[in-house]
Amino acid sequence: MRVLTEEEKMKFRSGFAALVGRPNVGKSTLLNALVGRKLAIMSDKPQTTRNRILGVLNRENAQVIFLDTPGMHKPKHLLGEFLNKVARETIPEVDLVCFVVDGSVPPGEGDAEIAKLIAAAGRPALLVVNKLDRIPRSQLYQVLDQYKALENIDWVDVIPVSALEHTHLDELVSIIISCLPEGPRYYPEDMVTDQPERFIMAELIREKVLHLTREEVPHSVAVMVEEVTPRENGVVYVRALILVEREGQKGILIGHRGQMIKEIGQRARAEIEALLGSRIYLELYVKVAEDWRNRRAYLRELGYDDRV
Ligand SMILES: Nc1nc2c(ncn2[C@@H]2O[C@H](COP(=O)(O)OP(=O)(O)OP(=O)(O)O)[C@@H](O)[C@H]2O)c(=O)[nH]1
Ligand SMILES: [Mg+2]
Repeated sequence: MRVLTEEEKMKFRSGFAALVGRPNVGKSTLLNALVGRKLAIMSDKPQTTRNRILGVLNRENAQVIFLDTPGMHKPKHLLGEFLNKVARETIPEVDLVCFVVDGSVPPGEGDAEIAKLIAAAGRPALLVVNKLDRIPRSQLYQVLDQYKALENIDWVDVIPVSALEHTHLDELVSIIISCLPEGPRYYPEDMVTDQPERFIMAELIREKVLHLTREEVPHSVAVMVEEVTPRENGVVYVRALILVEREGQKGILIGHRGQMIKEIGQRARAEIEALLGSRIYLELYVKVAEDWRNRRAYLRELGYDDRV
């Protein structure tokens, strides 16, 4: 790597940038696209992300630490309250708030509420209008104006992007870096996230459940990786528990003659093997924990904070 001059070193910029917004607007897709790695699972079901997910982007003269957050919504469970809390508490802590919205639909009440929180926090804020690929060209300026008008915020900039098609992401990164203060590289260059491998494995399994199930089932599922043991033949044994809220959901997840659980396992295995760089033997089992989304002990055990 080229050695930086004293002047360049002085100008090194670094800091935390939060991705906040309603569920399903594409925050996690954007995080993954920006850091070039799949750190956060993605799905078309709202409330996919349940934790704050850190992703580091390194440039020669900057380091951006992104914090992907759960989509903010009207909570119906203790879990939902926790998800909102994670996002709400992240906003005032960061150097830059990236308010991610879905430009393919008009702003809604949820966007307005979040804009209010951002305005109240008083941190520098950037409006990121995602899903540009689904905005008709003739409507783009109108869409940007509608979102800008949500709240009287002095946006540092307003930028349309497509996280899915990687459109305008270089411009987005340049804007974000220009908003950060001068500072050190907080994380070593080879560190992309602080998430433990076990957590990512559990998330990948949950993602497959989200992709393969509908209605209440995706929301009622939690996954815990209970054992990871390398075996002598080089294969890693992984055992994971899938929690559901009702007996009927257990039946759906197992499926006719175990077809569903087999499909979930096959899809997750491929990604976990890529993550670990070794072959795995994945054992999944399903357990009912009635109403776990309202029970603090379960939330705590699953890594969803109990201080809600
Ligand atoms: N067309 C289009 N779809 C997108 C784009 N970005 C994300 N999506 C889709 O939007 C859906 C939601 O994406 P996520 O990244 O999971 O959304 P999120 O904001 O993280 O959602 P939560 O974690 O629930 O808050 C997925 O089906 C994505 O494929 C985009 O730029 N264009
Ligand atoms: Mg997400």
